[in-house]
Amino acid sequence: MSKRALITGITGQDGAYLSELLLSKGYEVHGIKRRASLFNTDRIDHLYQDPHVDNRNFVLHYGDLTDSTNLVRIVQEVQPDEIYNLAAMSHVKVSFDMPEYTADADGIGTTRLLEAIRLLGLTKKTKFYQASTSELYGLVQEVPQSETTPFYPRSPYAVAKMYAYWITVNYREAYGMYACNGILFNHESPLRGETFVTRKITRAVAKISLGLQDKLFLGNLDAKRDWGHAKDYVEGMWRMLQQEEADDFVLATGITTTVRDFVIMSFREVGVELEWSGTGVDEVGTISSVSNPDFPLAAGTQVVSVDPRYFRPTEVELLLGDPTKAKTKLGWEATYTLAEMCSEMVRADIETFRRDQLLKEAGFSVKNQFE
Ligand code: NDP
Ligand code: GDR
Repeated sequence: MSKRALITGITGQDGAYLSELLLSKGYEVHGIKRRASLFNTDRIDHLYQDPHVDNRNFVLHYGDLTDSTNLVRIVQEVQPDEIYNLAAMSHVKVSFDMPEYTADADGIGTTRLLEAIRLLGLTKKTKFYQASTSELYGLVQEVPQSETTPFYPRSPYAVAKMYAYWITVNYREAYGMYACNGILFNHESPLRGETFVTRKITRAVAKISLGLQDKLFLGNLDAKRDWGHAKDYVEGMWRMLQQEEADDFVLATGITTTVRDFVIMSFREVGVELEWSGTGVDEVGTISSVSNPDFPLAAGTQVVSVDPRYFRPTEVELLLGDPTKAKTKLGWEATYTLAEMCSEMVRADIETFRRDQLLKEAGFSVKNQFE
């Protein structure tokens, strides 16, 4: 009998990579998707199976982490061996605009799922993975950050995730459930949501290189993040659920980079070097040289500016993870370098926007979505 997994947040970046991984391991994968007025399954459409076909191993259920009866029904129907709770309002900046919803979905949503397992008598059968986050570390207490570093959350998102972290630990201790927290540092990919900073940058660089955008506006260029590739990180999630005993693990690369350096790296991918002038809100990035004959802008053009609208009321300045425990106990290590990932992301975005460029050249209007 193949194992059965239930993934909340299956339509997100990690949900898509985790689905691929589990299907490749012979799992029957069930996922919870939200009802939306437009299709929201772009990232998993290649895995979709016609509901009229027998013996499907990829099944989607409508649901929401804010709806407990719905979660109970799905867990009862699926009887999963493993639940990966990836669903969340996952944007830190947006959580300042929607603090109550974020607490409900990201915090209480986790309790709703754990309660579903408990009420249905599945505490001995169903293993539980909680998508915890390096945002828990928030205001720097210690560097690098490990499983023993104290938490100091700095956003409604991080506060909600801190509740979810502890309720997961509590259900493990109170009911003997196999429940793990993966404290994952930032991980990116060509499937990353468009408004997270890496993808915002690689999309802008792709569009600028194709003549579809003039400038990139960013917030805090000095923020430092420990960025890995989502493909590596979903492997770590799976490994956490294959141990003898449930435990909490940091997944990180052990290298930190500023947002500014990621911008530099991305422009280099299209043959452009930048120079920086000014400080704080007046900082700008200007093209200093171009080695790509097809690049539409010349040296001296300003392509990056700071826009304070992207600043956060309270910022997390420095994240740098210590993945020693995951390496020792799970045999897990990040395999992608940041440069490899950046290159993959820029190339994928260029591929996507070439289609827009063709449409534009043929006289059609193309959608312009910024954030
Ligand atoms: P995404 O934002 O790409 O995906 C989030 C998923 O959650 C989407 O499928 C979204 O659905 C779904 N979702 C949002 N709200 C609800 C809700 N109320 N009920 C049900 N589903 C909901 O996130 P990632 O894939 O990047 O991250 C996965 C998880 O890991 C998240 O919990 C995130 O907070 C956490 N995390 C992420 C890190 C990262 O660097 N990527 C690092 C550490 C933790 P829809 O598609 O309809 O919007
Ligand atoms: P983060 O990711 O907040 O770390 O949360 P994000 O990419 O949004 O920000 C990283 C850093 O870049 C700075 N920044 C900008 N960020 C965005 N989004 N847009 C900008 O224009 C911009 N300019 C500078 C931010 O201030 C920040 O310092 C991600 C999410 O996936 C969470 O769900 C997850 O828990 C953490 O990573 C680990």
